[in-house]
Amino acid sequence: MLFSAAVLLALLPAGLTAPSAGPLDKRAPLIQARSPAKVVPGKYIVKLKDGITDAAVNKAVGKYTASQVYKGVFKGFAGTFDAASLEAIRNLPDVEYVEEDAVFTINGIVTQTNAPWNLARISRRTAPSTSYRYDSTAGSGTCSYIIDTGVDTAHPQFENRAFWGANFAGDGQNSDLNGHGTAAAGVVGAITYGVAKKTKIIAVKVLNASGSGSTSGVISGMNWVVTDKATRGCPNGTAANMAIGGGFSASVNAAARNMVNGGVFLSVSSGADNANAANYSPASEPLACTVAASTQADAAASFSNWGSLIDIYAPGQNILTTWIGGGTNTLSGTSMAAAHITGLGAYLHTLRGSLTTAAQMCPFIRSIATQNVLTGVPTGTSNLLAYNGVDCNLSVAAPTCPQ
Ligand SMILES: *[C@@H]1O[C@H](CO)[C@@H](O)[C@H](O)[C@H]1NC(C)=O
Ligand SMILES: *[C@@H]1O[C@H](CO)[C@@H](O)[C@H](O)[C@H]1NC(C)=O
Ligand SMILES: *[C@@H]1O[C@H](CO)[C@@H](O)[C@H](O)[C@H]1NC(C)=O
Ligand SMILES: [Ca+2]
Repeated sequence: MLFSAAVLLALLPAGLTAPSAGPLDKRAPLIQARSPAKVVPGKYIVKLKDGITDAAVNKAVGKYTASQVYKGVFKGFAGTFDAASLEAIRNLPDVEYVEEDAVFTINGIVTQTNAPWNLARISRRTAPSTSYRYDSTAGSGTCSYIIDTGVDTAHPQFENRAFWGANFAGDGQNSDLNGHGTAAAGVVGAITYGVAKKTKIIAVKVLNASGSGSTSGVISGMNWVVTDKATRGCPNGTAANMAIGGGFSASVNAAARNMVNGGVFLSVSSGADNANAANYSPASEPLACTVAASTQADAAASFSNWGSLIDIYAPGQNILTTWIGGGTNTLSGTSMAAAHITGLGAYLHTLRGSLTTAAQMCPFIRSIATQNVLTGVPTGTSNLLAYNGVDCNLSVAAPTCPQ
C-alpha cells in the first residue's frame, strides 16, 4: 500500500517529535513502535531532515531498496532493512530518525457529513453540529423489529436489509399503507436517516392504514418477535421499536416485560399528550425503555409525555426520514424519538456484545447519556439526552464517558 506524504504524517503517533541522539551516540535515533505486538518485523520508516532537496532524498535512499520514497512535506523513505543496513542508514548525515513500522488500524469511526440534525445531536455532547459520528460496525448482525403500520421494505434507503415479518393488523395487506412504520424504520436503520445503518429491519404490522389496531393484535405482534428472532439470524442482538401506544393495559405491559426478559431490547414512545407516561402502555412498563422527545433547540418537546417512567430523551422534532413509496417525510413526535433509541440499542448491542444484555441496555444508554442539557424538563423527569458514546471506550464493562 502506498501512503502519500500527507497521509503518513497523519499516521505518526500524536505528539511524536524526533528525539535528539545522545551526545555519545552520533547515530540517528531508532524509535520503537508503541505497541510491540504491532511491529512489522524488519520494516522501518526513515525520516530525513526537513528542507532537504529531492536530490538529497534520492542520495540518501541510494543503494537501499525502498518500498516508499517520500518527497513531500515529510521527507524520507520506508522499506525492509537488515541490521547492517539499518546501522548504516542511522549513520547517514541527513537522517533525522528511524521508526519501526507498525500495523496501523483505523479507529473505525465514520463521519456522515451534512447529516440530519437529530443524528448529529446524538453523537455530540454539545449542539449544534451537522455531522453524525458513529462506529463503522453500525449495528451489523442485529435485528430491529418495527411493531407499527408495516414498513416499505423495498425502499432503497433500506438497501435490501428490510424484511416483511408478520401482519396482525387484520387487514391482510402486507405493506405499510400509512407511512408511520416506514418513518420509524428509517430513523432506526436507513442508510442516510438512520442511527444503525447496518441493522436488519423486520416489519411487524399491528396497525392498519389509519394507524389503528387492537390490543390483541398488538400483543400477538409482540409475542411473535420473541419467537421469530431465534430464526432470523441476529447474532449480535435484537431490538424492537414500539412507537405506538394506548391507554394503560396490564396485558400490553406484561407482553413488553416478556419481550425484554426474552432477550429483546424494547424502545417505546412515551406518548405525545403532555401527560404522565404512567397512564399509557407500553410506555408505563418499567422494563421497556421509555423515550420522550426533545427539540432541535435542546428543549423537552411541549407535546411529549413525562414523569418518573421516562428513561431518556431523544430528538423528536422535524425529523427527516423515509416515507412510503420510496420517498422522505419530516415528522415530529415521540415515535421518532423512540426510533432513535431502538437504533442506538442495536448499535450498542453490536459494539458491546455480551457486556450488555437486552435487559441491561436501557440502563446502559442512561449511563452514557448527556446530562442536564435540556431545558423545560418537568420536575421528576430525568434530564438525559441520548448519546452514542462515540468518544468513549465502549469496550470496557463500565466505561467512563466524560460529559
Ligand atoms: C457482530 O459484531 C461484531 C463487532 O462486535 C462485528 O465484527 C460482526 O461483524 C457482527 N456480526 C455480524 C454478523 O455482522
Ligand atoms: C383500522 O382499524 C380500526 C380498528 O380496528 C378500524 O376501526 C378501522 O376501520 C380500520 N381502518 C381501515 C382503513 O381499515
Ligand atoms: C479500551 O479499554 C480496554 C481495556 O482497558 C483497552 O484494552 C483498550 O485498548 C481501550 N481502547 C481504546 C481505544 O482506548
Ligand atoms: Ca424503563
